[in-house]
Amino acid sequence: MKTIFSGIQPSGVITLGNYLGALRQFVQLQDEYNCYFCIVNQHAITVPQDPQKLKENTRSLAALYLAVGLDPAKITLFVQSEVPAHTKLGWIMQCTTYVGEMERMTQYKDKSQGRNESIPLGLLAYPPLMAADILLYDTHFVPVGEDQKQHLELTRDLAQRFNNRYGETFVIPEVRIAESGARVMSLQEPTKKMSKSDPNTASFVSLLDSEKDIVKKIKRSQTDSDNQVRYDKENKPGISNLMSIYSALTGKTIEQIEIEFDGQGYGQFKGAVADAVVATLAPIQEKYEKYLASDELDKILDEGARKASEVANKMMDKVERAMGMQRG
Ligand code: ATP
Ligand code: LTN
Repeated sequence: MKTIFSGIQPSGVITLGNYLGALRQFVQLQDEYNCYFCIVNQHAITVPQDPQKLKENTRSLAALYLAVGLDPAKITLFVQSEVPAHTKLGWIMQCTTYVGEMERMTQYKDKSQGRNESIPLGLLAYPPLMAADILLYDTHFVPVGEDQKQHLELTRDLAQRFNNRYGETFVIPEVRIAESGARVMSLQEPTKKMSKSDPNTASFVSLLDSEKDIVKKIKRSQTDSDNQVRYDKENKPGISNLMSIYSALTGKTIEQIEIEFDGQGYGQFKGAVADAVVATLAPIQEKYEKYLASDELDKILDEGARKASEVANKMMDKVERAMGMQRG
């Protein structure tokens, strides 16, 4: 059975973008692959986090992983910082990475903007830690949103570089991008990707938003003024984004949507999008509350960390031997 690894940062409550781009695929994959899903809190701290919030977001993300339908009997769900091999291999991968490569990363360029002198070094050094996450588990496929493609390319380069230097050690992983919903855009600035850490909460729908908030956010989302439901990413990014969301949620093609809403204005279309979002999120929210209130959640995470550590420690051993870091 081939192996899957993916991670989500507990840097806020996950959004519709995270769901369509990543989480939804995880559920389909769990029956066919050996899956590791990680709450990557060490990635989240590359920008300052409030300790209490980080703690809450971690548990909340774990409950959401389960609420969307991931079955702890089939997958390994764990918190990154509870498996120390991640930072151990992360350091080794940093020593395999070139500074120039890091400075070319789009996510770094975006997230460091406006921080001037106070860009945390972790923000620059983050991709080798992500590579370590993946490489520890002999991962074959990594399901992620489109924004992570560049980091996956880097992971492959680093794995290859390591193998060339020290002998065959890592499986070279492949990226797996969703067919629809791989890049959901901000509801307020539709040329930017939807992001859970965006300070403007109107820019995203979170998986835990109330029905009232969802309707409000979709109705007030930025759209042009021509009032025709037609897909044109360049000139009509706002409405095109809503059409992509609607398509990902309902399975209808863009052409079908254009026909369905021909002659109807944005008001009606936005109403239909909001209904589709609410219908998808309502059952998830119901299950979420149950998981969050149970202590089963902590048991699942404890067991996940134990299982992941077992596999990861074996890989660490192999890596350290290959590098001459063990005396024996
Ligand atoms: P942050 O705002 O803290 O950077 P984020 O919302 O960008 O977080 P991550 O935790 O970095 O989300 O990503 C988790 C997963 O969700 C990744 O696979 C990522 O590619 C995917 N993802 C993130 N944003 C989107 C989006 N707007 N559309 C589709 N997929 C997305
Ligand atoms: N870098 C990713 C989160 C992430 C991840 C991973 C995704 C950390 N480690 C390993 C897939 C595999 C992000 O910012 N979305």
